[in-house]
Amino acid sequence: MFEDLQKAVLEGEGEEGLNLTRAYLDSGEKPEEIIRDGLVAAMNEVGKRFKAYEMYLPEVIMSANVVKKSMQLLEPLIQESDMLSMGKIIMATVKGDLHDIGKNLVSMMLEGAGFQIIDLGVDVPVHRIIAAIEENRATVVGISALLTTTMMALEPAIQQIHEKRPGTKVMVGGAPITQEFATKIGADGFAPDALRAIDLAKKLVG
Ligand code: B1M
Repeated sequence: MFEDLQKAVLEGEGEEGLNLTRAYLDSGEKPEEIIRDGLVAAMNEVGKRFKAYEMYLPEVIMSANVVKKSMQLLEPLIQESDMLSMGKIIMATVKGDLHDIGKNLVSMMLEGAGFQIIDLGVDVPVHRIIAAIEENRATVVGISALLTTTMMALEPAIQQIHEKRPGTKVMVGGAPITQEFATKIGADGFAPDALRAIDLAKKLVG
């Protein structure tokens, strides 16, 4: 089902994806089904191909962008029912750090996998993250750091989040971060790339 939409995602054809999404809506298909059986199914395939080295990062980004475009059309239609949401995740780049390409990619992939993403942007102080957790009743937070200097801000941020909102799971990532570092600073999870971030998020939402 939705093979042509899946093909558009796999081939990174944003306009085509959007037109097909619109056409499916016009013909009475449910937004939840377009997402689950069209967009998410295609992103699962993208994930498999990436892990098998049959697709490369720029292609993955293009596919994720197709999903993002179509989601802009579909999201307002499913917000009320909240049927498909796998859970809410607060995403941010750590304080002092302006890099957001990786974070955006992770956010897009998570969205494609059915999570609801609240993206706080870059250079985010921990008090804003905590406020967003409270406001959105989220249980998972993802923080990105790209600099060897700003990665040091992760540990106090995680401590404060765990202290103020016990039970919140914090996942971290970004080029300088390793599993060893993540464990040392008390993170609940680490993913080296956007696709493995999906598996991790699924585990953390429980
Ligand atoms: Co900057 N920068 N930069 N930069 N920049 C790096 C990171 C650097 C390695 C370049 C270098 O010197 N070789 C270096 C850091 C050195 C270090 O700390 N050891 C560096 C530096 C020094 C700087 C400045 C200090 C430069 C200066 O002004 N003198 C400055 C700092 C600004 C600041 O943040 N305060 C700076 C600025 C910038 C730009 C603004 C120009 C631009 C950012 C634009 C933007 O993001 N909107 C930029 C860029 C583009 C880079 C490089 C070239 C590319 C980073 C990137 O987007 N990679 C980078 C060099 C490099 O990596 N080749 C560099 C692609 C992205 C998809 O990968 O972000 O790793 P990445 O994300 C991956 C994974 O890490 C993971 O999944 C993603 C997809 O697979 N992941 C997560 C990421 N977040 C995750 C979160 C998760 C899970 C997985 O869970 C929550």
